Amino acid sequence: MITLYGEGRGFRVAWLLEELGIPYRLRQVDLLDGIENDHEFLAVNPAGFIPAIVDGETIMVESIAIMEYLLARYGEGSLVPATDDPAFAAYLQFLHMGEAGLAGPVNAIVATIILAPESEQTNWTTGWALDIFKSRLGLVSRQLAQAPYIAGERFTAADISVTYALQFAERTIGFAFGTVELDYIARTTARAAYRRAMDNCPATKAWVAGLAGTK
Ligand SMILES: N[C@@H](CCC(=O)N[C@@H](CS)C(=O)NCC(=O)O)C(=O)O
Repeated sequence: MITLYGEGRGFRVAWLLEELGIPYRLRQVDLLDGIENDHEFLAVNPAGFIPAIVDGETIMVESIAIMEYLLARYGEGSLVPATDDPAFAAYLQFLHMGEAGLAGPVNAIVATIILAPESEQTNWTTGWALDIFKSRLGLVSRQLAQAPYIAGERFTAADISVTYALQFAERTIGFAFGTVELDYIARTTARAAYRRAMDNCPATKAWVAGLAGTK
């Protein structure tokens, strides 16, 4: 059985595994509680970040790469447009942009908020990271103004990537989205597989519930 190490961006992987109906085991990894002592996890990913998966002899990190691996190995064509489908290019582009252009830049801001000294909470780099996020979000919004899903008419794995990134920005830096993005998040998260993933990811579920309680 596949073992998924860590939530955070591991939620993307859990959601995809639920969509594909692949059994998995979630092994919690607490980054804030002495990761240097979690020898079992460090044997899987010596760099100490999450998520990672173990599938038999295969060990992988990077949430988008893990998604591509699972889709190629077990997906049987589901959640990925065929290569001759006009939606294929948009699918690939937004699958990667969800991390490279959206969640990644937000990470720099979040790390600053959580870890940086008081005097460095606001700096040029966090402003730049926010500008990068906003410019890529412009492409997401333009796409969603003309189609219900990020690659067109059908839900694909790219929607998992982008939805996670939008929720990450909403939950960590309080980014306020417009109607187009909020309707999109409501559409993608209404899926049964999303709910099942949330039920299987207790840290994510508790985090989201805690945020709701603060509003
Ligand atoms: N690009 C990576 C980002 C991974 C990442 O930043 N993970 C965070 C938690 S969601 C983490 O482990 N941060 C601690 C670290 O990078 O050392 C991915 O998509 O998997």
